[in-house]
Formats: sequence, C-alpha cells, structure tokens
Amino acid sequence: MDSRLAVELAGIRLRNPVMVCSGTFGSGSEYGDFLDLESLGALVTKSVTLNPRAGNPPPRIWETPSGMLNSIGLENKGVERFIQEDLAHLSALELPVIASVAGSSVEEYVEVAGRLSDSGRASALELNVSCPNVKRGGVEFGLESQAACELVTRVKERCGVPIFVKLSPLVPDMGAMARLLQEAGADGLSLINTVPGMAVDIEGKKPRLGAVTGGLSGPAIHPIAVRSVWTARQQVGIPIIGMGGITDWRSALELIVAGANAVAVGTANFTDPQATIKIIGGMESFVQARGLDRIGELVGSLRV
Ligand code: RRO
Repeated sequence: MDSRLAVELAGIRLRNPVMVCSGTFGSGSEYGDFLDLESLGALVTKSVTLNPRAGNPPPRIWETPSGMLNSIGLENKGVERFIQEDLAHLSALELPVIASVAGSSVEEYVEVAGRLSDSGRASALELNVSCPNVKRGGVEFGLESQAACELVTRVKERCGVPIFVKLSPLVPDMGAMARLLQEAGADGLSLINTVPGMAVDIEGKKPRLGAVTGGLSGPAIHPIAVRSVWTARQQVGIPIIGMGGITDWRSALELIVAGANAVAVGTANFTDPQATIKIIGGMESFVQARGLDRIGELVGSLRV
C-alpha cells in the first residue's frame, strides 16, 4: 500500500482515492471472491429507500456502443433490512462505507438518512437526487437548486455523518448548483449519475428497456463527467467524488486533474471485477514516476 495515495474526504481517511459507484457493486460481498475489499478507498452502496422496492420491469440492461443503459428502478430491500443484513457485514471491514439514500419525499430522505446515521455503520451518506429511472424521488430534488438545498438542510439537521450530494449531468447550471449546495451545508458532491437515454429495437418497434428509458453509463459519458467536475470545482472547495465512464487509471486521473478529490468506478466493474485494483496500481506507478509526495497535489491541477 502506497501512503502517497491516501486522501481525506470530509474528515474520512481513505487509503487511496478509488471507490466504487453506488449500484455497481451489490452489497460488496458479491465481489469478495475477486478482490480484497479492504484494498479499495471506500465503497458506496446501492441506494436504499424507507420501504422495499421491486424495481422496474425487465429488460433492465441494454449494452450500447461504449456504454450501457440501465433501468433498475431503485430496487432495494428497504433501509431496515439493509442496515441489518448488508451494513452489518460491511461495517466489520476496514473500509469506509458510504450509504446511498433515496426517497420520494423530503420526509422519506430525512428518515432513511437519519436511520443510517443512527446505525453508526456508515462513514458518510450520499444523497441520490439524480436517479433517472423512477417517477418520484429522482431528479426532481436534484435539478432545481432550491429543492436540493432544502433537502440538504433538512438531512443535515438530522444526521451526524458527512453528506455528499450526487447530481445528474442534466443540472442546468452545475457551477451555481455546486456553490449553493456548499452554502447549504453539503460536505461534498458526487458527480455524476447516469445520463438519461434510450434504445430501440427497430424490427420489433419496441424499446430495448422494459421501462422505455434508462440511464447511460460507461466510457461514452466520461467527457460529460470531466466537464461536470471541472465546472463544479471552479465554484467550490468541498470534496468532489468524480465518476462516469472511468475505465483505467488515466481516465480516473483525468477527473482528479479536473478537480475531483477521489473517483468512483462503476460500469467497468461489470466487465472487469478487478478494474479498481488495476486503477490503484496505475496511480501508484504514476505518483512514483512523477515524484509526487501525495496524489492530492494533482487535484484541480488543470491549467486552462
Ligand atoms: O436504480 C436505478 O435504476 C438507478 C439509480 Br437509483 C441511479 O441513481 N442511477 C441509475 O443509473 N440507475
């Protein structure tokens, strides 16, 4: 382990800046056969709601050129079972766990966040205000700054752990949104969620996804993520977790140079369960070759 990769995010110490994105890593244990979870910087769990949700009709996944559409529809077992079954096991690891929170009302977000915070088993929370695949509780809290800021204020009043806000790339003014969220007390930002999209079967004249539309992830969206991180970084000092289409250490470092303090790998885990480990190795070689004392020197080092 190379201590030059260590970073601190909102008071949480990570052994390296490489995390996994919400929704792409199950509850962690599914990947235990492929890698040592304690090699990761942190793990972000799939978004949970107050009550269990069955999710959207199949098909839920469609592969696209350089990407993947998903429409899972926030399937989850509900916050209580998640705390008892998944967080209990994850919190035994030497690994910061960030629990992702969703809801269809401010009250639901506050309740779910409060229970997770009270459990003492999450190092931080990620407020998902950018799910493209549900009718309520998705982007309506995350595209309009007043609604997003009110949500953050309410959740912060209730919780004792740092709060990251995960935003959609569709936020009309990413810089202004980032600044207002920082003023509202957000401890950090997670940029970006998937990009709304759809695909069509031209023979059957049907949508490829059961829910018709979905969220696009994978290399196709990486430049959108870099631009979102860079735009937000010019307005805020709070930590940014950069994500969207990371495939290797170079695409991860692009986000860091653009302004991210840490990165999260998502779709790449599906094609290579060891993608994160390879990215960490590549970062180690990079800091070594450049003679850097710590990877943090690269954060926002972009010269424009
Ligand atoms: O469950 C999903 O369909 C989903 C969620 Br909650 C999200 O935040 N982003 C995404 O691409 N899919």
